[in-house]
Amino acid sequence: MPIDSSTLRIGTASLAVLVLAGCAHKAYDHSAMHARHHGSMHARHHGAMAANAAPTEPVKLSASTPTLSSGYKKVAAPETARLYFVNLRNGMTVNSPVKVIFGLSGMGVAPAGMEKEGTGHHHLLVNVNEVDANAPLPANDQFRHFGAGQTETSVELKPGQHTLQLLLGDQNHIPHHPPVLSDRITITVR
Ligand SMILES: [Cu+2]
Repeated sequence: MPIDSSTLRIGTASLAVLVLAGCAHKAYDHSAMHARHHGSMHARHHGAMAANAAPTEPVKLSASTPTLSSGYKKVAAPETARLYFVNLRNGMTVNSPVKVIFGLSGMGVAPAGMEKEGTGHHHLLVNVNEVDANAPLPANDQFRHFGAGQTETSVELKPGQHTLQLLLGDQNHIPHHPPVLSDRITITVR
């Protein structure tokens, strides 16, 4: 998100506005939210946002084909499907454990093993640089599956920078066609 330099000049009061802007709240929400909460609560609740955060490099994603070489037909995803982090933004500084809320629109969530059109389950990719879009996702600390249909989690992360990304998988943990991914973000854990 472009941040106007004029936003950066102001003092503490604007920090909350800056944090709110990072959370994509609309301008008209600011005054109402300020009335309800003190600014510092925003910073604690949403995490501080680095104003100069560089965009995170996209994951290296192999080409997706509708059918795998095994003959497996991948589950189709509508072009309008959108996967996103509800409570985290690129450049945020947060405490561990990190709460992560998964946002999905244009598709539904179903547990792993359940075949249902237009659905999938969430995967949280932690410090993953490459993804094979035509294979079942591995299951380990970097590829975390939420096969019960969970839509949020809490992850323990060591202090420092980490990348996070969401990726939807079908009943067999295979990405859809086309793959449904969130933006890849970098967060700093205190
Ligand atoms: Cu899975």
